[in-house]
Amino acid sequence: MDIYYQEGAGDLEKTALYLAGQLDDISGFSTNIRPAGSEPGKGIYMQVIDDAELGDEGYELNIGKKLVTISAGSDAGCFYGAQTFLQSLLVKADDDELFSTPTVTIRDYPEYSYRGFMLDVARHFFSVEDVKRVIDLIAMYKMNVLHLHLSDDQGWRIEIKSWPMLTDIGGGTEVGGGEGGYYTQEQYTGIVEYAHERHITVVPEIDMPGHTNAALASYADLNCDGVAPELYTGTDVGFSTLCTDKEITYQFVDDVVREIAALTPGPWFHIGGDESHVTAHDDYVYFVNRVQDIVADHGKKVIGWDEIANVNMVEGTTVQYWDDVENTTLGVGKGARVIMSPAAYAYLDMQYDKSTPLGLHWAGYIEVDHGYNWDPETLVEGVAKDNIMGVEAPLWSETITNIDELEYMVFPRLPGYAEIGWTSPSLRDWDTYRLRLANHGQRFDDLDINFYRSPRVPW
Ligand code: TNX
Repeated sequence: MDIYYQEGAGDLEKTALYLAGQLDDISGFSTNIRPAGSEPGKGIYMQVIDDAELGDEGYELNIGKKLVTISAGSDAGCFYGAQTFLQSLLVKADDDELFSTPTVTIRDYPEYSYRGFMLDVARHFFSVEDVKRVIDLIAMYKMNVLHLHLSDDQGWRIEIKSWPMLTDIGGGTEVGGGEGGYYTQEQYTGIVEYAHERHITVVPEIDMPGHTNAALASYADLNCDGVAPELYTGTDVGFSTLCTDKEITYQFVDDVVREIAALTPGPWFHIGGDESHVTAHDDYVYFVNRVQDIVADHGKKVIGWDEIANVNMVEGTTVQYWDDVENTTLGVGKGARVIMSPAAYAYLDMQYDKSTPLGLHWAGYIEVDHGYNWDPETLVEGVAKDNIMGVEAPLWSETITNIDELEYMVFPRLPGYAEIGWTSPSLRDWDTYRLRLANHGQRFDDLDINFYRSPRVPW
């Protein structure tokens, strides 16, 4: 089997290589890739075409008897076409089986440009290897953002060269008192590159001014009283704050944003801003306003949890709706765009039902149908399709300690969030989705994904 890619068209060679690697994993043989000036008679052919309807990320996949063609307006589109093609194949197959896929033409493009998954690596630390597995899994579902929650009360997870104690001290533990960990800048860059190769943009989050106990424990100067608190290994929220009227706080934020921004090619920097319950309101507004300017100075656009709508938002800011409708519509009134992460529908740390051994339920139980059956454009009055940049499903990790537990909470709900991001509401329907998901169960097994066998899906 040969994969041909249109000569001179963007970065198609990389996508061809990616597909070849995947096909080789399936079949155990070795796929050749080569440039081609025009469509070959057989094999797989990737090309960039001009087709306005497909947009930046859409594709057309044509599976013929001898030739599979993947056509798209961009390299990303070809990557998604390749993902759909891979989904038409078995996970493990011999030669004959591999190509016994139905002939079909699929034209497909996303509903939203931002389709994200968030991983909290602060409450419990996840290794680079775990994060790469997560990237592979979300890439299969054409998600294009990995939001990394890199700091919280329980841990600081990224090396900052100008403030080394953040990781030396603040990276040293996690919820429950385990040893924690952090990414060196080199490791973080490795994650960013691995994601980029799969058309996934990393959004780094440094949560502030609350959720900062790990930083406060690392540097006494960041505290208003000049005294560093103990490290924290519990699961309470809302008890910590940076000292908003000390100048060193802004030096700290500037250094942190500068170093991380320099390692992050994506356009966004997430400043958190949630649950700052011990920051006085005026201090909060003053702080977030200054931090927005710092982020802009380092060439990034701000994303923040919906609370940040209470400040003077600079142009290009995005509010991440998680809980508060008033905040979110306030943000929309100020011109912000919205990422939809409603806790009651999209929080992957919410339990499926009362019997789920992991997770929380403060926003309710989220069975697989409940997680699928909502529509971003009608969920919040005052937030219309035009205001929405996309959808993100966050996994908070207070109760999630390893990759198996992570997979159990993420699957099988994640493909549902990916579908909400990709497919228009008129084409989504639980009754048919549950059958497709049931069919997909074998794939989860073949990929060794530890998933929840929801009784609402006829596996
Ligand atoms: C609320 S969501 C939080 C997190 C917790 C999560 C647990 C948000 C912006 N803040 O700090 O981890 O609930 O579900």
